[in-house]
Amino acid sequence: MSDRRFGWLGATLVAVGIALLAIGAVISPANGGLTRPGWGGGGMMGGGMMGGAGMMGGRWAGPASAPGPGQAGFVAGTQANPRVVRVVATPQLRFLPDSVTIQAGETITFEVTTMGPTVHEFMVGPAADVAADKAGTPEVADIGMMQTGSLTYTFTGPGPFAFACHAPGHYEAGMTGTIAVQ
Ligand SMILES: [Cu+2]
Repeated sequence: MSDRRFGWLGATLVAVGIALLAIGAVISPANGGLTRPGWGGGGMMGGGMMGGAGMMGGRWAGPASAPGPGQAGFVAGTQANPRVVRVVATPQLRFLPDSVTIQAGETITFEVTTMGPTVHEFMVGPAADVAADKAGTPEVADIGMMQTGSLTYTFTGPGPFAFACHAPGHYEAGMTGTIAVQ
């Protein structure tokens, strides 16, 4: 009797085991199938994020800046062929971006666009001169709403360099940016 019970039990366990194996075999490919669309979704998310960043860049300054040092497609700006860096001046008295990376000796054309009703200036040069609003430091004044001021500057020497807006109160409010020389 006990033998028979064990026999039944064994048979049942084997049957359950086979059933589990069968279910496992069915689940495994199903998971594999689900994984692949997941990965595909990840790839799509990556593309979407990149697209978003591009759109953000567009919202700031229209066309994106030329690639900078360390970025694919970087070509150092020269006096004959300056590299274009687009900067937006915001109503919050900030520059976007507020840090621009250059290669030593590069010539950069800054295209500075004012977003919002506040009028801005754009001054660039040696950091001490920019901080002091020193006369003769290269500058574009009175960039009004949705206007773009253009300023070409050659970064000779090691720096430090900076840019700033000296419209009344703006520099004091923090409307400055740094130049990182690579
Ligand atoms: Cu300003």
